[in-house]
Amino acid sequence: MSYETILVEQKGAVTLVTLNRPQALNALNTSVLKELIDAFAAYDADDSQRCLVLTGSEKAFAAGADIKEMQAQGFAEMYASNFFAGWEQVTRTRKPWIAAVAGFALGGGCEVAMMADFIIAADTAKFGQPEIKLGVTPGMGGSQRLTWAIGKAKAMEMCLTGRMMGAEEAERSGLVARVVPAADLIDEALKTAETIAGMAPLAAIANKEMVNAAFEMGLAQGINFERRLFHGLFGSADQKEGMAAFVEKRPGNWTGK
Ligand code: CO8
Repeated sequence: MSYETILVEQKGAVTLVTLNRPQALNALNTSVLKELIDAFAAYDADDSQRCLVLTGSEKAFAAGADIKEMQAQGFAEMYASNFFAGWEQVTRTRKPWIAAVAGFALGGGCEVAMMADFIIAADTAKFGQPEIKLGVTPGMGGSQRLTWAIGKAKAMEMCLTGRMMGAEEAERSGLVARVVPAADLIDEALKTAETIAGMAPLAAIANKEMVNAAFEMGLAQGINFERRLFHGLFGSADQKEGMAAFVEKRPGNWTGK
C-alpha cells in the first residue's frame, strides 16, 4: 500500500512511522487511521521488524482528530460508521512501539500517544485534551488512559479546563517515560527502539502483554498471568539461548523461537 498521510521507513529492525499532514498539524482523519492500521499490521507481521517508533513533526505530533472532517457529522453517521473505532486495531499491535512526541499532542493526538507502549517526549511537547472547548469530550480512550497515567486530579483538571501540560510536568506526572532535547528526539527514540529490537522477540511481546495486563486484571490474576507467561517462555529456544549466553558471557543470538 502506498501512503499519502504517513511516511514509513525501515531502519534496520526498527520501523519509523511519521505522521505527514503538515498543513493540518497532523490532524488525524480517516485516511491517517486507515494508513496507520495498514502500517502497524505490516510491522506486526514482518519478522525482520522488532520495534516501531511513531512520530510527527517538530511543531505537532498531532493536533487532534480532524475537526473539519467531524464538524458536519451527526449522531446517526458517527454511530453507523462506528467512527474511529479502528483505532482499537492499532492498540492491538502485539510488538512494542514507542510514541516520540514533539510539539502539540492534543485531543486525539494525545490519545494516540497514550496508545503507545510508552512515550518519549521532546522538551517542546505539549499534551492536552481540549475537546471540552469544542463542546465534546475525548473519544479515543483519553478519559481512561490519561486517568490511568496521571491520576484523577490532573486528568480531571486537564479534561475540564482543556489546559496543556508541558513535557516536564508530563514526566513528573508519569505520562511520559523520558524527556529529551527536541533536537535529539528521533535519535533517542530510535536508540531506545534499537535496544528493544535487540531483545528476544517473544520475551518482548510477553513483557508487553504482562504490563498491559496490569490495566485489565486484579493483582492476583495479573500475577498469575505473569507466572504462566514466564513458565511458557521456558518452552522457547530463546530462553535456552539467553541463559546460555549469560553463563558463557556473550550476547544472545535470538531466533524468535
Ligand atoms: N483538525 C483540523 N485541522 C486542524 C486541527 C485539527 N484538530 N488542528 C489544527 N488544524 C489546522 C488549522 O485549522 C490550520 O489550518 P488552516 O491553515 O487551513 O487554517 C492549521 O492546522 C494550522 O493550525 P493553526 O493556524 O491553528 O496553528 P496555531 O499554531 O495557531 O495553533 C493549535 C496550534 C493550538 C494546536 C491549534 O491549531 C488548535 O487549537 N488545534 C485544535 C486542537 C484541538 O482542539 N484538538 C482536539 C480535536 S477533537 C479530538 O481530537 C477528538 C478526538 C476523539 C475522536 C473520537 C471519535 C470517536
